[in-house]
Amino acid sequence: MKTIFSGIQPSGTPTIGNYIGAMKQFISLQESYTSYFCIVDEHAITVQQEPLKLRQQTKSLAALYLAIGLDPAKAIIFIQSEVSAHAEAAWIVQCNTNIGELERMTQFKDKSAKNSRSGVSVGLLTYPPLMVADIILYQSNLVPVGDDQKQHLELTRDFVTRFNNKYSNGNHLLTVPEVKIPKSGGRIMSLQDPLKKMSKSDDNKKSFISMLDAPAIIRKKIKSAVTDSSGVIEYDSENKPGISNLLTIYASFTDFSIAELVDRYQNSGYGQFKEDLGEAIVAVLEPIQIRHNELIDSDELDLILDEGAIKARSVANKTLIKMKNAIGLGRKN
Ligand code: AQP
Repeated sequence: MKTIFSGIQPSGTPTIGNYIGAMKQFISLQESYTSYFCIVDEHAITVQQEPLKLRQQTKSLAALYLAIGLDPAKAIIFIQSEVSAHAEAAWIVQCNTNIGELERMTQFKDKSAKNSRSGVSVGLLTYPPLMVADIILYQSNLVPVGDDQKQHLELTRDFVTRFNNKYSNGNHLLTVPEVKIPKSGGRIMSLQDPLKKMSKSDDNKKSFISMLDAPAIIRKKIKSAVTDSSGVIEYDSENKPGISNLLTIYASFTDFSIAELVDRYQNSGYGQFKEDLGEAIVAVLEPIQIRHNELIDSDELDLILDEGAIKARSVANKTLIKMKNAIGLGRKN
């Protein structure tokens, strides 16, 4: 069976962008892959986090993984910082990566510009090597992510090819992963500025819907989403990015295709469309929220995370030892 790895940062509550771009894919993939779903808290600290809030968001994200339908009998669910091999392997990756490769990363450029006033951590620059480590430790074949992670996946593929050539004569010491981005919904845009990606750490709370927003808030945020003055519901991401983004969200939360939605609302205005969209999102998120709230302080959740960490450690450590042996660290294991 092939292996997948993916992670979400507990840098806030996941948005519907994180859900559509990444989490929703996990549910079906766990059926046919050996699956590792990680809460990447070490990635989250590349920007400043409040310790108690970070811990609470980490547990909440784990509860959300289960609430959307990830099954610990099928998938390994764990917290990154509880498997020390990630930080160790990341160091090896950093020492085999050029600074120039990292300075070119779009996410580094965006996030360092956004955080320039509070200071840009070295971790923000070395975020991609940690992500490379996450992926290679499980010899992952496939990484389901949103569009914004494509560049990091290319870096991972380059790193693995280089590492295999340099340290194992081109043999497959590490697996070269493929990226999997959804055909539609790989980049959900901000509700307030549809030219900008929806992000959970956006200061403007109206720009995103969090997976734990109350139904009334969800309806309100959709109502105030930026569209345009034409009032015509059609998909044209270049000229009508606002309504096009809402159409993508609507299709992702229902069984309708974008073409079916355009047809269905050809004689309606934005008001009716937005009202129905709000209901469609609530219909999916409300049961998830109920399950999340049952799980959040349960022993069951802790048990699942304990077991997940044990399983992940055993696989990750094997790869780490192979990497250390290959590059000559320590005495041979
Ligand atoms: N707007 C988006 N549309 C589709 N997919 C998205 N993802 C993120 N934003 C969108 C995907 O969600 C997964 C988890 O992302 P992450 O938490 O690792 O970090 P991120 O990509 O930086 O996401 P955010 O929401 O923008 O977080 P902050 O605000 O903390 O930086 C990834 O697969 C990502 O592609």
